[in-house]
Amino acid sequence: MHVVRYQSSGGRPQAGVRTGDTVAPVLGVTDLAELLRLTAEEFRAAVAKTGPELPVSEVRLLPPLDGRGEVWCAGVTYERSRGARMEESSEQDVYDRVYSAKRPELFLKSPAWRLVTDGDPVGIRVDSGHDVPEPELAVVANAHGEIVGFTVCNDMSSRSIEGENPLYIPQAKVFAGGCALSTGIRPAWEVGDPKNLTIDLVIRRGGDEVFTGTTSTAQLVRELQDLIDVLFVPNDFPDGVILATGTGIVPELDFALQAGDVVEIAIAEVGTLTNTVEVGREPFTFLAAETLEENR
Ligand code: DO4
Ligand code: MG
Repeated sequence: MHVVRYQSSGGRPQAGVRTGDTVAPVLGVTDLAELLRLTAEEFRAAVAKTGPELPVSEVRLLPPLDGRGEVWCAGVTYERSRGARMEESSEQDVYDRVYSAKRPELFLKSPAWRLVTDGDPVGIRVDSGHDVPEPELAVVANAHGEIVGFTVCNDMSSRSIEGENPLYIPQAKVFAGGCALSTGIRPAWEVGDPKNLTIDLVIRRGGDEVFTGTTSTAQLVRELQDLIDVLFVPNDFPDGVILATGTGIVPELDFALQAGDVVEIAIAEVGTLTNTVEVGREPFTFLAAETLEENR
């Protein structure tokens, strides 16, 4: 099962549980944030109490975060990410050092309202020349810093902007359509070993596979709870937080995304995420619409 947010025609977004081809509302709860304010034990009990089921084909699935929720990312947590960054960057040493440093690299990627989800477009900047997707296991933590589930994140990245100067990382990482999450949170108690999950990436162009890559979270050098703990040292997350744990798949330097490319990510036991690449701000104006009813 997956914990989801969904919207029925004319209704407001609702936290629910998806099982196969049906969704059901979590009883007594409207926002996902209400669930992420609970302890892990309370969260598990809450999502067990659901109302009448609806076919998933009758609702719109939304990104699994709302309210004051934020997505953060960890960086350079796989050897492949360290190597690829050292190859692209004018400043190799910073990546080499952070890979083995006690303090991980963590950065704010997106507030809840800027997120896109499965089936929406993902973005590349109009002023970037070289872009890649980053398929990442994302950890869902509640307001108490407990891991309650996992989802799939695409941390879209501009290699040309980050490669020019690491101080440009916020611009290489935060832009319209730059952060996609799959539609569901797989509860932690249903995932056998989150440090042993296969991650697959396929990129299609005009129907042809132009890139495939695979890795395992066994290659991730950090412990998941350690990353969450560092995030919570200076911050409160009253409505929960999602932390993408870094990429272990980076295409060679001769590959760059183009408009129209279809990016497919699958993480075993967690979920899948498919998006088509679009360029610039305009395709994402729907995110800033006044009401959720208008924007999706
Ligand atoms: O150091 C820049 C970002 C790294 C990153 O996003 C990753 O390793 O996934
Ligand atoms: Mg990343």
